[in-house]
Amino acid sequence: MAKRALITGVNGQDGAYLAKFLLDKGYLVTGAVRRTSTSDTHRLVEMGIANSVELRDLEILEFNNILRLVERSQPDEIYNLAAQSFVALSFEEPIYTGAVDALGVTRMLEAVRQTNAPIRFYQASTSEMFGKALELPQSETTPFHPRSPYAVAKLYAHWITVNYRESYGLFTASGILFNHESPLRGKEFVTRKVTLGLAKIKHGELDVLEIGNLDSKRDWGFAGDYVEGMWRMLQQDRADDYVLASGEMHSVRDFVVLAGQCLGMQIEWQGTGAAERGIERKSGRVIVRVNPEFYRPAEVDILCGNAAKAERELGWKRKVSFSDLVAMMAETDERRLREKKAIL
Ligand code: NAP
Ligand code: G4F
Repeated sequence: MAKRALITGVNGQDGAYLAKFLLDKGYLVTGAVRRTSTSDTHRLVEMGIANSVELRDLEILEFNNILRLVERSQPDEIYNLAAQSFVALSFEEPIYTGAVDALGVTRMLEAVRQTNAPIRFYQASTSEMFGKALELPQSETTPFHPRSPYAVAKLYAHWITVNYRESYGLFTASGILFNHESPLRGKEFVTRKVTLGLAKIKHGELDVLEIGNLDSKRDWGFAGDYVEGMWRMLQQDRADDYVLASGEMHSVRDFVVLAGQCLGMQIEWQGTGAAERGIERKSGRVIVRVNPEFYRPAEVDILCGNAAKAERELGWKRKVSFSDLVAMMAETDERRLREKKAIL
């Protein structure tokens, strides 16, 4: 019989890639979406699976809603991806972020516990929990030092996931995932902001890309690779926690330069700090400018992951390289503009 999966946050980047991955494996997929005035399924449409996923309403703030959804969809596996996932917004909305990203996970776990069914549960944890990282690279044993309301909420969620495993014997896995991106990434995250911004500059639709901290370093991989790792975690004999990462780090500045090259623009830097500018060599025009409005009250300067445990125990390894990822995102945004597709 086909396995059943319930994905919360299915309308998000990872939700769309994971739903496609599970459908290709023969799963029946229920996708939980929050009801908004503009229920936005564009990522499922872009993946060609909008009609293959059974969509159900879910508000992760509402326990009764979650319990009914879990009882009715009878999943073998739950992938809990729903979250307020934008770190910068969590400084503006710390209480809401905690309600969704921290207590929302307890609500999900309680619903699983109360249905008393052998459901395997994946929690979308994050490298942001390492924050002001105490070692490099970071692994499952690195101490946590979260630096934002988002990361603090996710750390609670991580530990409550571990706690339900230890207290009640539930099969709960926490995937500590480093940044993963794709052409379906939200436009507010730096990678997509850069590829879309530079593609717009190339098409004469934008003069200057305004950016925050160019020195920040991240370990960026491709979302399509990372959802496979989520699935592998739930196929093990024993639930555990795993880091998924590429093991490479690059600065935001590196990302901008490479995305520019993919679009035929050579960007050179002048000035430092908030006065730094990115100049396009051929035209001499300033096309990138630092705007301190995008700085965060507390920054995570460096993240780089060690995925040795996932490689050893799950047989997982990222496939798409950093340069291929940047090219995929830049070229997709450029094509969308060229073909005058709606930019979502
Ligand atoms: P995303 O694109 O922002 O998707 C998050 C989804 O959660 C969206 O579909 C959103 O619904 C939904 N959601 C938000 N609040 C909700 C609520 N109150 N009730 C129900 N649904 C709600 O994020 P993503 O990049 O796919 O990431 C998936 C998960 O992995 C998130 O938990 C994120 O924190 C975590 N994570 C991501 C990364 C990464 O690099 N991408 C790394 C580590 C961990 P709408 O579509 O209506 O907005
Ligand atoms: O793209 P970002 O907003 O992603 P961030 O904060 O690393 O969080 C993402 O990855 C986490 C995993 O580590 C997830 F848990 C989380 O849900 C999300 O998916 O910012 C990346 C870096 C930051 O250091 C930020 O300060 O880029 C820097 N940055 C510089 N200029 C900018 C900008 N970030 C954004 N969003 N916009 C800018 O203009």
